Amino acid sequence: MTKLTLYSMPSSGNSYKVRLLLSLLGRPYTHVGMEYETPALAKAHAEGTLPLSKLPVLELPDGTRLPESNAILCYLAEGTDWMPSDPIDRARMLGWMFWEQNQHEGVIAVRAAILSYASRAHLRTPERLADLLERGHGLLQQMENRLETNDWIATDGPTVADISLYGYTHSAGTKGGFDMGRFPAINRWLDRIAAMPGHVGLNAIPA
Ligand SMILES: N[C@@H](CCC(=O)N[C@@H](CS)C(=O)NCC(=O)O)C(=O)O
Repeated sequence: MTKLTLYSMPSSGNSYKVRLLLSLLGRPYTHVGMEYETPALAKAHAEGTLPLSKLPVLELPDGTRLPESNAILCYLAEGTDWMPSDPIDRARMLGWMFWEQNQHEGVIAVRAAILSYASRAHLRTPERLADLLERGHGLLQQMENRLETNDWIATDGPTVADISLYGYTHSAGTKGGFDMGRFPAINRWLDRIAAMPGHVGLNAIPA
């Protein structure tokens, strides 16, 4: 199989999703790391090399560059067990992936980013943090409801929707300050993913 290049931000859950799936699939790739607010990222912006101006971007051997973490997950999953062939299962999977981007990420990842990045310290107002905390617990409860009766988020088996949601949920407690003790079914699901052969953590950045 020909080699891929991934442009990714080491600290970002969106980039981590793709690094994780590549590792679970055992696909070799070249990693180009560009951290938030670094000259490397500024250069990429200035040169216009990132379609849609965000990371991650997957570059195919023919030079094609694919943006958007969840679109990249779907591309990589094609023809594997991570992508259901049944149209209804596939729609359920995509439903959770759209939800991840339009609901979950904007609250769970945003609270973690405000608390983690020094340049966002000015956003750490008690009102903003309390609002994100309450909304985040509501979103995590929606995942908890599904996972109380199902091992996987979208279908009977793992799909890329699980990888997509794992990206920021796995660190929702440690980085975002969410009370994960309220969500035992989510914690069991996190453990199931962490136990998969090929699993790597957020900080396992390829050389
Ligand atoms: N919807 C996009 C979001 C990507 C995104 O927001 N990437 C951030 C890091 S999490 C980024 O590239 N930030 C750098 C910048 O805006 O300069 C995806 O899922 O890939």
